[in-house]
Amino acid sequence: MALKMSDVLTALVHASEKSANIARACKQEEELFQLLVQEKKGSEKNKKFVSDFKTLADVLVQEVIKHDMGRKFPGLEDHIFGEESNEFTNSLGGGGLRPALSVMFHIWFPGEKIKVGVCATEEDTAKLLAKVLNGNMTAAKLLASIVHHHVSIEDPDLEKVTADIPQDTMAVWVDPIDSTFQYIKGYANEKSKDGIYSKGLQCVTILIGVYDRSSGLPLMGVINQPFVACDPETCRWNGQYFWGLSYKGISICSLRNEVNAASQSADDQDEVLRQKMISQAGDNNLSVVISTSESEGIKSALSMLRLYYAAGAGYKSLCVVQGFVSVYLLSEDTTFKWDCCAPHAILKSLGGGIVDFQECLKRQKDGNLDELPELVYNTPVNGATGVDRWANKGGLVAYRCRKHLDTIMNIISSVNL
Ligand code: 2IP
Ligand code: CA
Repeated sequence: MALKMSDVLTALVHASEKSANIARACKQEEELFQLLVQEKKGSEKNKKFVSDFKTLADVLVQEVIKHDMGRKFPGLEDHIFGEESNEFTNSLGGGGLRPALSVMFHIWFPGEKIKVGVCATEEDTAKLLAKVLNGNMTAAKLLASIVHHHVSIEDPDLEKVTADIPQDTMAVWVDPIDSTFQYIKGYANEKSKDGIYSKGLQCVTILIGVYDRSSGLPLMGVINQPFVACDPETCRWNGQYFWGLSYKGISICSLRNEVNAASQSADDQDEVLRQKMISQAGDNNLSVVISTSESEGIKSALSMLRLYYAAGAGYKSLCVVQGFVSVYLLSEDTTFKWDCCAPHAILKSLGGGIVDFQECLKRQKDGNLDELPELVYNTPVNGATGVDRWANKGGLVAYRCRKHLDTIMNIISSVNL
């Protein structure tokens, strides 16, 4: 069955905006937020962090995206993959797993595992969430009302997409909350430098990327940034989202669609800054954003350039999308398919992309970087288990302009790492 791409993209934007509402609500209810934090265990753990966190917001966002997309396009929900598993253990204890019984007698069987999901009615979703929230019905009702609230956004640019796409060619990667650490611990009042936040709530993103099941290449994606600016009077956060699509010769990108943007003058300033950064980024004025955990070799190789540090794989890619930096480079294998699919689709729609860093280095040394090793999203890492199956093994370089990618690769390959 062929679907209108504008319908799919609109549904993705709506799902991302509902997700952003959940993310904002959970963060603003401090008491609720404390209840939600859970540690990831075993193979679900990102090896980079000593302790990684899974929050109910994370799980709920992923389930809402699956549910809403599946309702619009039945069958698609079976091809939506994400970082989070939807099993959540409430804190009534740490006992054994008794799935069928525990649902009925959860009071008698502490440490119950509950499947978080969206029910047919708001009331039922609230009841289900109340179990995870140890009976906190007020919080559960609040969340359920957001989950069942219809989101509508006026975005005339979405209508400009006229292509159709067969449903069975598409699959989706979701990162319900990227930069979980900043989401949990990040401050609200960090300052930016040249438009870039090194840490803080601004580094949190929701990433939904659609890829082609057979080629593995990205088709379209949405990056939603739920925390952009906090209104000092209402203490409420504004967000923004970006989308992009490239399919059969069509490339179209939102750049940019603020939702309830703080003020027009702030937008104008951002736009001026962005244009300045892009136009300045000649070969001698390249800028790069990297992780604080990047290797010393890479840090020193790039030290001659304008170097920025920022949290969040999605956020660093967003800095490239927005033109605040030329390139996001990561030499290690600490990002995953769900971190990159959406940004990759948007960068592709702008004429850029995301490539495998180590493979680029190899091809550069062999003198055949004509064909770029683009990241693909349909193939697990050979022999890997758990989350590592979907790691971007060779690191990555995200770029908007091919010339910038080449310059960076030249710099890196000229030093001994
Ligand atoms: C993380 C998150 C981290 C990032 C890491 C991702 O995803 O984006 O911030 O590390 O690579 O896997 P860094 O900030 O050092 O780039 P999540 O928060 O969803 O686990
Ligand atoms: Ca992530």
